[in-house]
Amino acid sequence: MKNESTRRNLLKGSLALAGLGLLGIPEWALPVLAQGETLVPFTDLPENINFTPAVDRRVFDVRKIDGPFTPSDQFFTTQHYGHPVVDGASFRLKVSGLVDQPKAISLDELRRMGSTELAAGFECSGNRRPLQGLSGNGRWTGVPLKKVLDSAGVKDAAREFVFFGADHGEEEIEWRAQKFTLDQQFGRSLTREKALSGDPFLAYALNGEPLTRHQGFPLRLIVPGWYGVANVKWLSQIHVQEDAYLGKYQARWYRTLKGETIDGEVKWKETAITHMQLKSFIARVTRDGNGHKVVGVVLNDGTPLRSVEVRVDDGPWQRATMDPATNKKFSWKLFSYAWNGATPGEHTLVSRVTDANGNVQPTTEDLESKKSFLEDNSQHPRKVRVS
Ligand SMILES: Nc1nc2c(c(=O)[nH]1)N[C@H]1C(S)=C(S)[C@@H](COP(=O)(O)O)O[C@H]1N2
Ligand SMILES: [Mo]
Repeated sequence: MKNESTRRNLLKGSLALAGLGLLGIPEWALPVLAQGETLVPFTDLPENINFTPAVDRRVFDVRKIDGPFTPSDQFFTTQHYGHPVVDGASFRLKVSGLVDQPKAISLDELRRMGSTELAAGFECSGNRRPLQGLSGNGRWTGVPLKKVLDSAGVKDAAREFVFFGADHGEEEIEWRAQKFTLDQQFGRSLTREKALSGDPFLAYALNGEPLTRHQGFPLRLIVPGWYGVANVKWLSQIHVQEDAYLGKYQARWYRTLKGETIDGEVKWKETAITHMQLKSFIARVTRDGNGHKVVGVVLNDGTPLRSVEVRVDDGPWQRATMDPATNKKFSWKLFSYAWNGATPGEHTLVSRVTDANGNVQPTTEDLESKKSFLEDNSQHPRKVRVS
């Protein structure tokens, strides 16, 4: 296969250049900023961006990508009820409901159950232009969810696995003409098939350090390849049940409203936010001497990729180079493109990714029938001025 051999050649090339990193992981083939390399500003970014709009909010400045993983202190953070404080020593993960043995598992017990590593890129389903900063790539350490569930023994009747965070708040719940104001925990659910698939992961560390409070200390769920909202932080309880869970952040806030034409008729579909939609964006453009370099990111659900291309103004699509250091199923994937012969003036740069099944990243026009703003994976043209 052509792609495979291109990938292997790339891998070889970068190994020859960079040497082997720790643990045999190929090193970053695109260094931070080389000496003399300068950032070419995006002219369509708002001025004075506030990347930390609140103590419990942080947006990642994607122009600062300097390796395969996002540093913990730059990792974006967002949530609905602020950051709860959880005491690690007295913490117990409860497993309740349709299991043979309900559990209350301490952090030490979890650590003894395993310390698998998982590279997983993720983005909030609300991540979009102009910043694209609700995205990042983590090296998570923890235990596959299946291992914990197997140890509790899942009953045959179990269909729905609900994950509760320690965070909670008052919610007004509407039912027909009635309104109830009730204290709710943040909750999300997975089907039996997904929960026991082997992919979801209970993480107690990020980039080799215990989770920070921002990222869900002491424990969070990671559903690799799914949008951020599935990755329940401050995970305190897994409740196994038969009925579908219809909590606010499961059934109402995180959905997409989109028109789909079936047999010539538009059907309005409301769907749940689940796996990530195929996306790429340009993270930065730099200048080194007379040459320019474009670096960007691909996020998707783990489906293998066929190509990433970059287009300058109205020129042809040109193939970008994938970085071997991020060539893992669920990792975000970084790419670079050497932009030669850039002329002074304003230019528009855009990237698009195509996966192995031939799915091409959509344009804004392709997504016209999507009414709600979540899951915006459209191609994102960036403007730069070359002096
Ligand atoms: N307990 C809890 N987990 C949560 C949320 C929340 O409000 N509470 N927000 C979700 C959303 S919408 C996103 S995008 C991610 C953000 O994770 P991060 O702060 O580690 O980037 O957490 C998810 N997990
Ligand atoms: Mo999110």
